[in-house]
Amino acid sequence: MTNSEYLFKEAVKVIPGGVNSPVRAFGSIGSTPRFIKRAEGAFIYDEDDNQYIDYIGSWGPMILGHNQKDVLEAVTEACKHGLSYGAATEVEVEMAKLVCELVPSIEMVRMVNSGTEAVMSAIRTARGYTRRDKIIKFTGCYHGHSDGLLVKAGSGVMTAGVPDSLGVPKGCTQDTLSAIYNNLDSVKEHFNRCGEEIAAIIVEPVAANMGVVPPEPGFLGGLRSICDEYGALLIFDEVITGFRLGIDGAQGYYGIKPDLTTFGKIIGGGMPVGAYGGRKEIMEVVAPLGGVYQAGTLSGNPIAMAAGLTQLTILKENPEFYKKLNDNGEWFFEEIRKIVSDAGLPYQVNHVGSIGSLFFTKEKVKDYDSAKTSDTKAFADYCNYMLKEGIYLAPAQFEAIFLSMAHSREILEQTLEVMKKYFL
Ligand code: HOZ
Repeated sequence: MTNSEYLFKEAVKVIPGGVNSPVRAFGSIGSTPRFIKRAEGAFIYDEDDNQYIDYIGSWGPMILGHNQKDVLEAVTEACKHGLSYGAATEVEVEMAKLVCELVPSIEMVRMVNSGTEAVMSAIRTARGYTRRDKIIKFTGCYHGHSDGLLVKAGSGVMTAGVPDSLGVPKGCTQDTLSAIYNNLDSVKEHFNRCGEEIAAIIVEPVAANMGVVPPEPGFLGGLRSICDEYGALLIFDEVITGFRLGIDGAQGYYGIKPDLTTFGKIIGGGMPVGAYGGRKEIMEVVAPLGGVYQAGTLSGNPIAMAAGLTQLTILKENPEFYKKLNDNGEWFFEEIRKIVSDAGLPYQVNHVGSIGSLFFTKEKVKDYDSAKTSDTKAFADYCNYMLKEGIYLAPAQFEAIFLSMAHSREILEQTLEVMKKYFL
């Protein structure tokens, strides 16, 4: 028995499913998790000292690679002063100023502890600001696990084939309307029926929890126009795309300004952080200024702020990083496309910049239904092979491949060689 197998055997006795987040259980590829001991650059190492090229990157935060020395130093230094005060600090002001400077649609921002919390709070803010209750989300988009958003969600919910979650009272989702990603008509139908009651549309500007599904031309702009017409707010969930597609996220990449934005992952540099922000007049409804209550003992935690601030500062000061990262993404995903095509397989490769997915289907993947046509058994076989060969991919079809600055061309080439061995 390997050390990972032993640890998993122990874990299942005391942790539901042996893991602290479902997709990590490797259940959908019929395998068991590798227990990770350490990470460095583009590599992670398990408890059996196997080395893997890591394409998860903690599901996005490690854009600079693991254990980046400046981030690590900032955290170590911050720890010397105290781990948490539950009080205002200078570093959180610096962090808020930087976010407002980098993302033009944001004039005020509130720090929280996760993407789930950021989205839950942004929705409450939108409802409080508009004094309306209904929201629209897209089937296959995942916005964390708060009650009202576990409706036709992506990520682990989709992988498990569970349309909704047990334990969510009907009352919590009665105001959540679902529309089809990349289909403006499905959105208009809701607005035609009850437009005056809709507080907001929330969308992943690049869907990355049903695998990666880019927005089709005109989709995000269409959402902006519909919201403007009906006085609803447009919320971009940039937990994955924020500070990844560019310093100003998907909104900068596609040139569409949302009213509210949610962040997680990269904004914390590997520490648990989320944030939501937007125009001042909207954010002023949040307590203690306004009547929308939201709070958190560990919000703006000084260690997390030190990590996030350092990572964002490095990204701001090195704009060439994004060009390199996006060029690498462009090249890497195109090479994958060539490999499957040379193998005579009709599979689809979707990507935007440094995130992408290989779908085991002949259908163009543009929404939840087309993503679901993927052959998840074929994916599982491929994923297990890659793992055996030292390539650590998300163990589920409906997640993304993440590249980081530490994934050099040489590392990417090594990965492609393994893919060639599998497919050709
Ligand atoms: N929510 C993440 C996938 N989209 C998974 C998080 C985790 O397992 O750490």
